[in-house]
This record gives sequence, C-alpha cells and structure tokens, in this order.
Amino acid sequence: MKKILVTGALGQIGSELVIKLRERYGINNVVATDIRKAEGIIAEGPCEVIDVTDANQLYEVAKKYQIDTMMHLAALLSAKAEENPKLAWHINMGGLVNALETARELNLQFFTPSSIGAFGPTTPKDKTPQDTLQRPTTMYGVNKVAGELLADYYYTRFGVDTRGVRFPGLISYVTLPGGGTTDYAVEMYYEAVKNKTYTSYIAEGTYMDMMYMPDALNAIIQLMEANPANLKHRNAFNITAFSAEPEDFASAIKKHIPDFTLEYQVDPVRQKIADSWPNSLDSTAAMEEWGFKAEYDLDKMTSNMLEKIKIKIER
Ligand code: VAH
Repeated sequence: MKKILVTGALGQIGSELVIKLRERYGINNVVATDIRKAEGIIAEGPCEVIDVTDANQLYEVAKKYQIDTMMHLAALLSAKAEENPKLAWHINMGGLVNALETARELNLQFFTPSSIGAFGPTTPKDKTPQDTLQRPTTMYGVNKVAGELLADYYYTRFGVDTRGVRFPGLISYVTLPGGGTTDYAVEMYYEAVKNKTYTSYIAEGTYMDMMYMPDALNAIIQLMEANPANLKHRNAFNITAFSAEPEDFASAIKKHIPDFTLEYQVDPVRQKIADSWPNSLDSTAAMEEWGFKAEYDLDKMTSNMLEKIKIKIER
C-alpha cells in the first residue's frame, strides 16, 4: 500500500490532491505537510507543519511516517517568484534539493510538477514539442527547468523513481491560487458569479494552455501508477487540456451568464511572463507513454466551475 507525503498540501493543487489521494489510498496513508497548520478537512488526516527549506525537518517527518512516496508541491508560483527572485530560488530549489535528498536516502518514489513556465520566448510557441529548447526568462521558469534537470539527475545518478508533468494553468474552485500568472482565469469565474464583470490583467489574444483541476489530479495519479518500463521521459511530461485566451473564457461564461462583460487592465509584469510562455503544448508523449487524457474541455469546465462557485458563495 502506498504511503504518501505531500508538501505544499494547503496550496491550489495540494489541497485537492490530498483529499483525492486519501480517498484512493486511505486517509491514514497520506500525510499533508505545509508551512502553515492545516485546518478543516485536510486536518482530518495526518498533518505536519514543515518548512521544506529545513532538510532535517523534511527527512525526520518522512521517516516518522515510513512513507514510500513523496509528492513535492511546495513552491512560489511565477508572479510571486518575479517579485522576490532570491526567495523563490531559496524555496523552489532549496526545497526541491531537500525533497530529492530525502527521496534518495529513504528510497521514495517522487513526483514534482514542472510547468509551461519551463519554456521561454525562443521555444516553438505552437504545439510546443516534448523535447525542445528551454530558455525561460523568469525566475520561476529557471527554477522549473533546473528542477526538471535535477529530478532527471536523481533518476539517472541515484535510481530515484522521479516523475513529473509540465502543468498548464490550473483552474479550480476549492482553493484560490496564489501568485500565478494564469490565475486571471480563476478570478474571472468568481467575478462572473459575484459581479457579472471582470477586468483581466492578461491582454486579449494571449493564448496559454489550461486544465481543470480534476484532470490535473488524475494525471498525477496516472503517471505515478504507470509502468516505469513504458516511460521514455520522466521530468517532465507536457500535458494540457486546451489552449485559451481571455475572450475564450468570456464566451464560455456568457453561455451561462449572458450579460457578463470582460474589461482589460493589463499588468505588464504578468503579461511579460505570459508572453514568454507557449500558446499550446504537444502532449503526445504523455498520451503514448502513460495514457494521459483530459476529460474537461473549456465548456465542460466552465459549466462545472460556475455551478460549484455559486454553491460556494451562497454558503
Ligand atoms: C503560474 N499557475 O501561473 C502557475 C502555473 C502554468 C502556470 O505554473 O505561475
């Protein structure tokens, strides 16, 4: 039976991944760790407060629970990382090295996400290949490329079973994202329900890959349960559900809220980040090597997001 430790368990991915993993592997087999104390449903299972930049803390908790798998999510996202690049390097790389060292010493299976942010302005922008030029121009992107290389190194040098995906922008209604560039899409749904209008900080016509959180969670579990003999790649697989720009989200929302209006007040910092990223990824390798398949397109996601946010706000 898998025994999993999740870092960053209170973040946008972690807060839903912990619940899904506990449903699949048993509540007591998933340890939720974060720099903040867990409350609510996450606190119903094993929880620990961990600063991933403290190597000893991470190692001792992993040993205490005798885990066999680590899912390392703790990180600063793109916009936050640009605000404080030195802190981002400290957390994103310092935390990752500590997590990989713990995985090496305790012989853990290991997952950590990369991102479309691992690509840069000189990468082919449309249907970005699995194997291509990666010269990101953001600290987050530098962290993600270095992280991919480091995770592959721990696989080839030490035999650690490391696996990862390059996530697109993730859309969810459970936990608000913090400090990302693609978060405009999440904000748009909430503002559509609350005020029937949203002012986007990302410009019209800015295409980025996106994915609904249920598809992201399924991808993590599917990759981690995949037969290693079939994996030609490890860190990290391109995955996406669809590519969209702000007007695409607005059109999908208007099918449910006809008088919704979308305005623009572009944030030059986050627009510069978005402009450096691909328009769309080629996820053929993930499909061929471990059967990746997204279930939610933009319309199906929009219908579910608006329904869930309405319920959440009315509570
Ligand atoms: C961000 N949501 O915006 C994250 C993600 C692809 C984007 O890495 O930083």
